[in-house]
Amino acid sequence: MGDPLLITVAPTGAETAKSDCPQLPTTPEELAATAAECEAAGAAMIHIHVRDAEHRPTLDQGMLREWVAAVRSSSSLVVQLSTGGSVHDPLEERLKVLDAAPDSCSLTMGTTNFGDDVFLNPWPFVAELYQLAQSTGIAPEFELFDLGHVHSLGRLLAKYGPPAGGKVHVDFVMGVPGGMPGTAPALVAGVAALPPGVTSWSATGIGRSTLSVAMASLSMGGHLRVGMEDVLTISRGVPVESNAQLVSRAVELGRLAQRTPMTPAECRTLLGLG
Ligand code: KMH
Ligand code: ZN
Repeated sequence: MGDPLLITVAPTGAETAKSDCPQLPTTPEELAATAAECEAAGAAMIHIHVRDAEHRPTLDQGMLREWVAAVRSSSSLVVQLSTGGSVHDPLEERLKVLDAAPDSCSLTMGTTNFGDDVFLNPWPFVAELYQLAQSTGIAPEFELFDLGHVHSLGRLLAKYGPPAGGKVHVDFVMGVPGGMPGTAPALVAGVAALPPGVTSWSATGIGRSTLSVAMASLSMGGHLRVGMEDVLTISRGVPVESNAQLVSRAVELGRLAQRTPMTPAECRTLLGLG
């Protein structure tokens, strides 16, 4: 078999309402069960957005810690907390996410129109968050929603140097209304523009672009992110039953591409985590 395949699961996100999608994991108990199922299916890392008791997105510090503990209690997945939160979260609260001591944090490389909203990531915020990640030893995953974000990453690395663990892992988030499209040509352009310091990359396509982006990524030797944060149908008009179903499909796509799912331990090495 070929190179190990990192499968990251993003099970919840901040955009979908529990009332619209009851199978979305929105409690620590549901997340713990999801983490165990997804690890068994082949995931190595989990990208977490926390929900409160009313299933609304929150960056409450106590709840962040509770959700991190829930995943650690049921799985050995590498824990990545979202610092993107929801489009309504203030920048100061997003900086404090790192206090909950995840293994990894998402770090979006620029502001993006996000449907009718704006996902705000001004340069001073990006630079401060990056330096916090460096000083705490938390491995950033650079989220690239647009080609300009790829070039901003080069600028960030040139100015502040590499992450604490020396590895630079990025994730192309494609197909957001306002960002780059979820197409093979857009992924080819993004990968071609990656700065030299990048050591690994994955991709995810939102909504109907999920399969085309996954297949394009595999065809270029990239890794995959899947999950109900990014897509809620398994095929046209058919709702996703669980996050593990999406992980299993990613494993199957990887098998066809002669890739073996990466273990959490291998993912730790990929991210430069000690
Ligand atoms: N919910 C989006 C506004 C991240 O997790 O870092 C931002 C997002 C990116 O999902
Ligand atoms: Zn996210």
